[in-house]
Amino acid sequence: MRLSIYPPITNASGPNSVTREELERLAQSASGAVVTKSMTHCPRAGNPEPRLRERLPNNIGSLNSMGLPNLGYHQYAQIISHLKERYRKPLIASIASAPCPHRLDPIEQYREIATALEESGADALELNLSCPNLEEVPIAMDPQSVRHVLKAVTREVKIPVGVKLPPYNNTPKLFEEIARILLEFEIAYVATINSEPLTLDIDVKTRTKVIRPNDGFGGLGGPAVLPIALAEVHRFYRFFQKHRARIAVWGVGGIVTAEDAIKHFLAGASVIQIGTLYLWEGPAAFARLWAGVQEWLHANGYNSVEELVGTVKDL
Ligand code: RRO
Repeated sequence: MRLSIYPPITNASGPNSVTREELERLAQSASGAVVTKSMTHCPRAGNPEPRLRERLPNNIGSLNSMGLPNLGYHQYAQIISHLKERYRKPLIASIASAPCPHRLDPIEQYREIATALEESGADALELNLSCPNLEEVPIAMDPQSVRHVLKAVTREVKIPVGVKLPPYNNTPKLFEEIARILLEFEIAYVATINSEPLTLDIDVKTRTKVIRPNDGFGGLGGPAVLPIALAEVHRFYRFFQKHRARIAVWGVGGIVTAEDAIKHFLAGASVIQIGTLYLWEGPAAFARLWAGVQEWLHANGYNSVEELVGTVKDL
């Protein structure tokens, strides 16, 4: 099912997209859609602080081990109904699973949350299969589990379903296996990448790690991951082209300038999302990026982003 996002720039799930106020701010911004923080069955406080270093030295990015803090899906269902009445832009509910007192298995959690959020008026669902900061191995690393979640959710809901994936880096076989599974279902888009997992920074003044949870390890986002994101976007784009799949690729990772956005479009992204940049710059980033993209398109003889998508040339 197609999902139309204009301008083709949204927030990435996570940064400042947890509370009602934060989501309202996104709804009022120039973002082409509102994407919620990944919601779980039960509310979660997340990991102990400090759990986010917004800006690493030399502005290379941000490091987090938030641990899925969120209000729980019942609250998001209410917030989405409320936003739906007031704003016209697409509302995308990001869904994750985590161990919970109800002891529901992950597939049951995704299914139950998906059904409730569709009923609340969400325009699309983004299944986060790639949280890097839980003890469990992310679902996206296990092909059978990916298949089970996608089967359970796509069977249940009629609204478009996107999938948020991790960087598969140097595991081409796993990449291919996951990409093939996506072809089995009606998936609207793949958002790639989630933060680069298992990264670490150290403050040399204090000689400590910069975040507390998980022995200081966390997910890296921002400029440092741009080339990783471009590679993931491009290989998904090429794979879907080769298999004539109508699955869009949404580019996430390292976008700060309009040129970074253009690179994502050239690599194959038809929509881009900003995470670390949204932390750094707030809602002003959407209008700035979109103006820069339009200027670039005009200066280079393009009428629309669509003309650019996936047109990167080999050397
Ligand atoms: O909350 C987090 O720790 C988190 C999540 Br769910 C995610 O998908 N990606 C990330 O960098 N942090």
